Amino acid sequence: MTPIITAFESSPDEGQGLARDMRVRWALEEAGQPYDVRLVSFSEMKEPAHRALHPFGQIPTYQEGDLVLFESGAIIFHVAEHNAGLLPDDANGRARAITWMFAALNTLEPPIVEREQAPYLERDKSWYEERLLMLDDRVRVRLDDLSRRLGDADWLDDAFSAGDLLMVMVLRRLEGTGLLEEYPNLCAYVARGEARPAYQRAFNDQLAVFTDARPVRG
Ligand code: GTB
Repeated sequence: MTPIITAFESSPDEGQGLARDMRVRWALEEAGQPYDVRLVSFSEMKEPAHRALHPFGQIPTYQEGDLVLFESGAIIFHVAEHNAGLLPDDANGRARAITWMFAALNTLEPPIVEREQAPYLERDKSWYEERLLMLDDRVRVRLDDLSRRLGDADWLDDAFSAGDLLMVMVLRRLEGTGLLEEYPNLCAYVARGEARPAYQRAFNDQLAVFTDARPVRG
């Protein structure tokens, strides 16, 4: 059964792959799993039909027969568990890769998202500039440690895994802040992820939603 995921009909980034459907698309491409995409508008996401799939009225969702999932991390874990290529075969390597998935989502993403949102939500506040410096430093605390841990390795734990996929996508959210550029090995790490053929296919597919008038699948 071909899974169906949901994505923004109209994304604020106009296809730069920053919305969270991109990470799910990338995982499905790495797995070689064909999928369909159903595009939803902002108002549709808040309607009961979509909330039946996603209690918080967001994207992405994942439907595969009777199975309905939300939360990008859970979707990617499901895809990784049922396909080769995203988690190592040995039990310990697998557990470590899953640990990196959680680290990306729980330890890196929160301060990065808070930093990302400040210019949209707080720019008009008198304390904005001061707070931005503080948020930058909170992100640097995590990037310092991640950079040290990665060192000159290609991936976080030997071979590429779903942990790298999520970490690359989370780090991409720093684009435009100048913070990632302070860490050449992390920039090279993100570039390695982006150079993967599966990433390229996923990126081009989501970009086509905004550049093509092609029919929507699914
Ligand atoms: N924890 C959930 C997950 O990982 O799946 C978070 C899901 C989520 O935040 N979804 C966002 C959403 O549906 C889209 S990704 N928002 C609408 C709403 O909450 O009403 C966040 C996002 C959106 C757009 C950009 N962009 O354009 O740059 C970047 C990130």
